[in-house]
This record gives sequence, structure tokens and C-alpha cells, in this order.
Amino acid sequence: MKQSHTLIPTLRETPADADIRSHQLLLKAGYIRQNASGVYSFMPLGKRVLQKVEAIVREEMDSAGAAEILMPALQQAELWQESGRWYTYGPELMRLKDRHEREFALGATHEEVITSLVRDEVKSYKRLPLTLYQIQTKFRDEKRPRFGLLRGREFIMKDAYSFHSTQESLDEIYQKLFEAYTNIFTRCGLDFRAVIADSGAMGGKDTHEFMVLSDVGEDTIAYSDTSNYAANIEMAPVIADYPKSEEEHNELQKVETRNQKTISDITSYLQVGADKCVKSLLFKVDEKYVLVLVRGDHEVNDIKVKNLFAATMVELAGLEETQALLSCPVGSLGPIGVQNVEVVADHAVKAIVNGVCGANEDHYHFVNVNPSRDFSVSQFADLRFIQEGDPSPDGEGTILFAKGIEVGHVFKLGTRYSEAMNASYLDANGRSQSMIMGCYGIGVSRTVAAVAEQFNDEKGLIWPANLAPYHLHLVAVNMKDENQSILSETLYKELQANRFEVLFDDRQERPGVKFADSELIGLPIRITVGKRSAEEIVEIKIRKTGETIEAHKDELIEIVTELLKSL
Ligand code: 9G3
Repeated sequence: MKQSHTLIPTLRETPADADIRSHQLLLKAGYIRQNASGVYSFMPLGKRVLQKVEAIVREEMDSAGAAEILMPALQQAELWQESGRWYTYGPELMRLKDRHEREFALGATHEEVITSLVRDEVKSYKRLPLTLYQIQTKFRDEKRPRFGLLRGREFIMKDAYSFHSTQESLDEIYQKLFEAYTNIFTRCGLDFRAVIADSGAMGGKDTHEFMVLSDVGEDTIAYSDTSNYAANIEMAPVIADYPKSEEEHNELQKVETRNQKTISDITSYLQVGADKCVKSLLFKVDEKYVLVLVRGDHEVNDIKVKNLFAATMVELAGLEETQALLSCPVGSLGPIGVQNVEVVADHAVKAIVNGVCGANEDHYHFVNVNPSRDFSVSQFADLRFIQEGDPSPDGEGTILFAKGIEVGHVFKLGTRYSEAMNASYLDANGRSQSMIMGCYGIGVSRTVAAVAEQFNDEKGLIWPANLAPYHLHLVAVNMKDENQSILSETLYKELQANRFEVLFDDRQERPGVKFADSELIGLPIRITVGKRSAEEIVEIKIRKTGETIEAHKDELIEIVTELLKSL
């Protein structure tokens, strides 16, 4: 492709409103342009990278035995009403009406559509298992779109859905697609981990997220420093045991703690460690209120609270709700003497001896609190976030944290959608059974941004060879110089005849601009036709290392073929 024919609008300045490196560079190098908040156009270079990622995804999904389809983005409201999600999703689900006032959703995901498709076409167990996938645009009206392609409101997803007559069959396809995902992200050159994720009420044994390690990631991964255990921090169970201290149980006392509100106020005012404090938080769990207790140096994991009660909604009670229910401010909450709410506690609370907790009275706390003696809980459970230094849940090593970008997510759905939407088949005995389902997503446009985030330097992007928009950047320093224009045109033809993808910078631009653009765009190899073109000598430069080689045009193909193998 000649640059004088395409559109690569590189910027001299780094865009001010782009907060992370990949977003800055994809804009600055002319790969994407923003249309609206969270809505982007892929420019020629960006579109080619997107296609390279899609090609890898297709190869791996096809070899895993999945069949590609394409479903509509326009989805009838009736389907979402059948699954019930028309009513449970809020403004994030984009909705519209057609000219007849019929209601539609813009597809945020396709469980409803695929289930309605398969229930109409598959009636017998003989047609199962079946795995279908698509690569398609999704719409989610994110509250805070940010970081460019990492969190957009319109994005490209590969979403796959599998249908089974047995759990074993689902387990088998899940494993096969798990491996396909591993291949996909490995071929993209990404540093990723498959982490145990929270699947909501199912308790996490049924879902994994594929996380690219990155400081700009929104998710936190808890991983073992010795084994390959890795889990989304929301999911990671805590197996720490808490040694009970032998000290005497002193007499409970109520002390005045005027204006001491937070755990840190209390620990410094009463000179006790946070690990001796009982932190009490009031949560609204669906329609009821629950007082959740954790040790002062721990944090409540609301996902674990949600899973404990198999709730659909869990949120911290507001100040006025708290005041109304327990007639005291949040800073004085405690479990002692609480009547009208259920109290649950994290295991660590059980081991507290002579601790401190709120007295449910403004400006007062209790000291010498001993859980078994001074208050009762409906149950002790694992309710806290895992922390760095905790033992790894697989019993090997200790936990460290890392930030991750979620690029893939695989679920064992069970019959959640097939039951709600009557997707059933006749089994070998002629009995009607609900199909067992799995679903598997990859953020394709998000993966492009994750690669850009992982591969760049201060000059610009550095694409791995198999994802780069073109393999070679052929740059003629001065197209007015006859030797240079003849040699570069010849090379352009020869390289393409040898099946290299070549971007030819044939513009009438100053050399400095051409070289700066080349570093910014980030193709793996640059071939410069310059001052030694009369001797038919060119300069080869490797973008990743900066290394340059001078070579005669006749050895160019061989050298470049060899170099690309390791880039
Ligand atoms: C919605 C909206 C946002 C959503 C969903 C539905 C996330 C929604 C979860 C999934 C599950 C899997 C198939 C591919 C892999 C992921 N955000 N999810 O269902 F209406 Cl507005 O998408 N779907």
C-alpha cells in the first residue's frame, strides 16, 4: 500500500484527553479516531490489526470445532422479556423502537438470540453438542467509557455458545475452548493468565477470565508466588486460619470515643491494633438488611456476601437507612445488642480476643469484646477480600496481586437460558430435556488495545510481526532523487511479489517526518532507501531493538524473511 493512497493521520502532539499509553498511541499513530464517547472508527491501519486478531480467533475457534455464524445486533425485546433480562438490566442495555413502535435492544450479548435460534432448529440429542460463534459488534452504554478501545460503548466481540445434552459434554467443550483461548492469546504475544472468576451464584467453579497483566487493568488478580493458582480477587477464597490468643477475657466496657469514627481513629485513640477491631458494615441484600462483620484490617468482599445469600443485589446501606434501622451513625456500628438485622461475620472475627467494636451509640465503643461471649452471629463465613501475603487457596505459596485487563471470559451456563426460553431436545428415551449451555467471549477490539498497551516505547507502537498492519515499512528518503524512486518502486514490487505486506512511504515529506511516523506506526521492520541507493544498498532497521543492517537489494528478501521469524 502506498502512503500517498491511504489515510494514516499521525499527530505531532500526544492527545491530551487520552489517559493511557495504548489510547494515546492508537490515536497519535492514526489507527483509530473517536466519533463519540466510547465510540470509535478503525482507520486503515487499525482495521488491518483488527483483522489479524480476528483471523487468529477464527483459526482457533474453527479448529476447536465451532461453526461461525452472524447474528443481528437488533434484538426483539420479546426475547429479553422471555429470559427476564429486559427487566433486570438498566440503562447499560441500549433500547430503541422501530417505526411501528416495536421495542428492540441493541445487542450487548447474544444468549437470548442464540437460544431462540437453536431451540427452533435443534430437537434431538443426536444434534448435540453444537458450538456456534460470531464476531460482531456489541453495544453497552457504559457509565464511564474510558481508555479508548479498552472500555467502549460499541465494540467487537467474539462470542460463542455451546449446547449439550450432558454435563460431561459441556466440560469437554469448555476445556477445548479454554485451550483455544490459550492459543489465541499466546499467538497475540500477550502476557496473560487464566484466572478463576466469579460466576455469581454458581460460586466460580464454572467460569474463568483471561487477564492480560497490565498496570492499567481494571481488575485485580490474586496469584500464587509459587504455583499457577490465579483468581479474580472477587472470587479468591481465603483459607487463612486464625490462631486464638490465650489471653484472659477481660470484662466488657463501654468507653467514650468522642468524634472517633474510622478504624484508624479508633486504633490510635484506644491504642489497639486494627486486627483487634470488629468492623461492622450494614448491607442491603436484596430486600433485607445484613450486618457484616470483618476484622478491622480486612475488607468486606461484597461478591462473597452476594454468593452467601445467593442474592441478585447487594449494596452498602446508606447513612439514612443505617440511622433509621440501627439509630446510630455508621462510625459507631457494632454487633452487640443488635436485634432487627441478621449478623454474619468473617472467620477472622471469631479469633478476636478483648477486641473493640462500635456500641451502636454515637461517640461510644465497647472494649474487651469477646465474640462468643458478647454477641451472636447467624453464621461465620469467608466474607473478606483476600490480601497479599495470605496463603494461596491451593495451599501452595502466598498470594500476590497484579492488575489485569479482561480480554476473555468463559462460562458454564447450565440451563439458565434454556429453561427460561424452553430450549429443549428429546433425549434417547424420547423425554424432553433442557439443553445445557456454555458461553465464551473474547473482546477482539479490546485485545488490539491490550497488545498496543503491552508493546510500545517512547517513540510509538511496536507490533508483533503476526499482528502488524504490514510486515515492512519501505521508506524512500527523497522521492525526487531518481535513484531512490526507481529502487524503492522496484523493491515495492519485488517484496510484494514475495508475499510481504508492504507499506510504502512514497510521500513528499521531510525525512525527519517520515522516520518519526515510521517509529510511531510501529511496523516490525523498516527498509530505508536513501543515500546509498546508487549502489543499490538499503538500510534495514528492526523497530523492536533499533538495530540497523545495511544490505544489497539482492540479499534483502532472505534477510527480511529470517528477521520476521523472530519478531
Ligand atoms: C447486558 C448488558 C451488559 C452485559 C450483559 C448483558 C456482561 C451480560 C455478561 C456476558 C456473558 C457472556 C457471551 C459472551 C461471553 C460473556 N455485560 N454480560 O450478559 F444486557 Cl447491557 O456477556 N456473554
